[in-house]
Formats: sequence, structure tokens, C-alpha cells
Amino acid sequence: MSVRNQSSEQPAGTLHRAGFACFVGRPNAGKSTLTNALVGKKVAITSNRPQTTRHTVRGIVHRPDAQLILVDTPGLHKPRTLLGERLNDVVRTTWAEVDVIGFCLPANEKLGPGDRFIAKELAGIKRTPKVAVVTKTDLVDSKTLAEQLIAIDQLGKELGFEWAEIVPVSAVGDQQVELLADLLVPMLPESPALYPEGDLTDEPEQVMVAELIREAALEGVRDELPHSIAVVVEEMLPREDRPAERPLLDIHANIYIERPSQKGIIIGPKGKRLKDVGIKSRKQIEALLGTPVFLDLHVKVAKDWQRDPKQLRKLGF
Ligand SMILES: Nc1nc2c(ncn2[C@@H]2O[C@H](COP(=O)(O)OP(=O)(O)OP(=O)(O)O)[C@@H](O)[C@H]2O)c(=O)[nH]1
Ligand SMILES: [Mg+2]
Repeated sequence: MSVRNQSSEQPAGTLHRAGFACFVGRPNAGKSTLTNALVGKKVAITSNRPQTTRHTVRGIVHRPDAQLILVDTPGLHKPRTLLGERLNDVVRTTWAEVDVIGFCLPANEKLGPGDRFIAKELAGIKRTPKVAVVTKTDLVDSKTLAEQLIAIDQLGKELGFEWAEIVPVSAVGDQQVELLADLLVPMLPESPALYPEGDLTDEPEQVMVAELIREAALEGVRDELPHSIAVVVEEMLPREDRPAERPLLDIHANIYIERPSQKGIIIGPKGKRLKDVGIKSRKQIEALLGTPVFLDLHVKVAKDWQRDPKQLRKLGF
């Protein structure tokens, strides 16, 4: 008898589904954390600063009878910069292309104008099923949650549509995350798998590395600074003259900020902050790539890059 990986076996007689679900919502609603929880691995960075995600990130959930491709999108907000406008455009293009939309609303915050604004736009997308995902349920009691569920149901009715489902989840508390996948899968079209088995994301390694550095750099910075940070990996090369059993990957990356005055904050007294960012992100990068890394970080000023089309292009937006 041979041992086989049951999880990738399709039960006889059932059809296979594959397709795309995107998570949309206000900044900080918990979209990326939920994406990671569903995939079972960190494919998107998260932080308690709003507007952490800056491009769509695909996370892939493999099941015996389905492949669910999650598209985590930047939080939709009132844009104040060219970057903000670009991010909102990305979200709108994405939700027009997916099979099901998951609208994320945090359980611990009353519905606000930002949520209504998004819901109104979703109401205009008639063909695509819309699932309301109530996130962060670990932060509220059952009464607050019940009120939120009613308010969301009401919001749909006001705007003239029915939610395909309203699902409370906690990505941090691992509550109902699997159930959400169970509910999304039947909304996908019949299709063979779209990605190779085992792929958890389609993010290029270089982008994931840059994102892990940005995540570490975001921690503990305040006010406008999180928005000013961008990271570009310039080079990733195996160090020459290393014995085969002790490889080392050299990574050169630039952390961009918008003004010279921000440089000191990122670098910190005697360079301590930058050093900590390096240590923290290097550990994560090593875990991701499975190889020891030498990380060389530099801080550079790209003046007002969020508003400058040329700089945005250079930084990949
Ligand atoms: N307690 C709790 N916190 C959560 C949960 N999900 C997310 N968070 C926290 O909420 C904050 C925002 O999470 P993200 O996943 O980065 O939110 P996002 O919607 O992707 O944000 P943007 O990318 O900025 O649009 C982080 O501090 C998370 O740790 C949850 O289920 N429970
Ligand atoms: Mg995010």
C-alpha cells in the first residue's frame, strides 16, 4: 500500500472549481491578515497602520475539490496623493474581474461613511456575488457582533441588494476562517486548477523581500511616516567563494522616504532603529527563502514620491 497525500486528491464524482475572490474594505479592516490565515502562510504583510497593502497580492488556497485564489487589495480610502488614487484604481479594476467579492468590515468599529461609500460602489456591480466578512470578532462580545450583523444586512437592503452571505470571522483567533473558504468555494466557476499545486502566491521573491523589509520599517513609526516609506530590492545574489554547505545570499535594498527630515527617524540614534529593522526583516527573509542572508540596507530620499508620477514609476506603482 502506498502513502498518498489525501489532501490533493479529488473525491470521485465531484466537480472541481477554481477562481478568484477579492477582499476589499477600508484600510486596516483586516484583509491581509485574513488572506494569510486562509492561505496558512504569510503572503501579505500586515500592520496596525492604515494603507499597509500597496498592490494586489494573490494568495492561493488548495483544496481537493477547488482552488481558491484570494486577491488581497489595498484599503479603499479617500485619496490625498497620486499614490492613493493609483491604489484605488487598482482596487476597482480588481473587483470587476473576480468571481466573488469579500467586503471586509471590522466587528469592533461601527459602520462609517467609508464603509457606505464602498458598499455603494459594490451595489453597482450586479453580476458578482458579494459576501460581507465581519473581521476581528475576537475583539467584541456577542451582543456587539449581533448588532453589527444586523447593521450590515440593513446596509445591503438600503442599497438594494442582498449579501450572498454575512460571515463573522477572526483571523487572529482562528474562528470560522475555514468556514469562510467553504462558503466561497461554491461561488467559483467549474474549472481545473489555475496554479501549480503547492504555489501559495504569485508574488515574485524580490517583491516579498521588499515587503518584509517595509513591514519591519513600519513598526513603531507614527503619523505620516508609514505612508512615506517605500522599499526597493536592488539586487539579490549568492555570495561567491562560499562552500556549498554554507551559502549566503547578498541582498541590497533601499528604504525610500520623502523628506530629508525623515531620515533621522528611520535610522534612529546611532543607527539603532535601522539596525533593528535589518535584524527583524532578515530573520523573516531567511525563513521565507530558506537560506542565510546578508542584508545591506540603505536609506534614501525620493522627494515627495507619493505625488510624483516619475518617482512612482521608479518605485513600481
Ligand atoms: N484582534 C484582531 N486583530 C486583527 C484581526 N485581523 C487583523 N487584525 C489586526 O488589524 C490590523 C490591520 O490588519 P491588516 O490585515 O494589515 O489590515 P488590511 O485591511 O490589510 O489593511 P490595509 O492593507 O492597510 O488596507 C493589524 O494590526 C492586524 O493585526 C483579527 O482577526 N483580530
Ligand atoms: Mg492589507
